[in-house]
Amino acid sequence: MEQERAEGVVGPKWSRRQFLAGTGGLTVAGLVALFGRQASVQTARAIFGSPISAGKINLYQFDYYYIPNYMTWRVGDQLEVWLQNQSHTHWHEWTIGRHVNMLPFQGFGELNADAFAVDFWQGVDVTLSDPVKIDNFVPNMAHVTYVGPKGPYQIASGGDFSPTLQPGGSIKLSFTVPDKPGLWQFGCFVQEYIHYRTGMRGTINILPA
Ligand SMILES: [Cu+2]
Repeated sequence: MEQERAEGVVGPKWSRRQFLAGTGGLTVAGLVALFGRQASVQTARAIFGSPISAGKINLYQFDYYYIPNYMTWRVGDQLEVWLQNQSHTHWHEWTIGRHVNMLPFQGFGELNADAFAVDFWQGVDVTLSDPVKIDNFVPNMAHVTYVGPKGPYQIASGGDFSPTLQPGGSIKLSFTVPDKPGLWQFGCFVQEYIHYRTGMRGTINILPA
């Protein structure tokens, strides 16, 4: 028995807490095998939690991914997202929505400019500022306030709300998280969805107020 060991001899001391943590790790590893990385990462976050973003958020675009690729927001919080394209070679956009149009994945159908059937930004008040090297900005159905002259924003029409940045470009988006709780996807659909398919996407979990 443990208590009968001589002093100074270190034996294995597994607490119940350690045992549960180990079991949890095995469970997550099993989920990786079962559902793949993306699902298991989300499951792990559901179990272990994710900090709530508030105030200023840096969102970086790379070839072909975002950092961070998961955020937790809360309804009613005031956010300022500073979107920054870190690529030296590629244009990248940022759309948020639900229900990706899957036709391009199946190799047929017209490439629709609307990547998402539901655009998160519909009816949302958002202020844009500090535009640098903007390829184009599509306001779609958002209520947009532009700080400074509109020229640098390269306002365009068609498709989901999306700032598209040139390499090295950046822009700030200030808004109050709208009452749209639940899971939202974001992604870059530049180059006929290749960016998205390659992994340039993420998830926002919006908590109720
Ligand atoms: Cu991209």
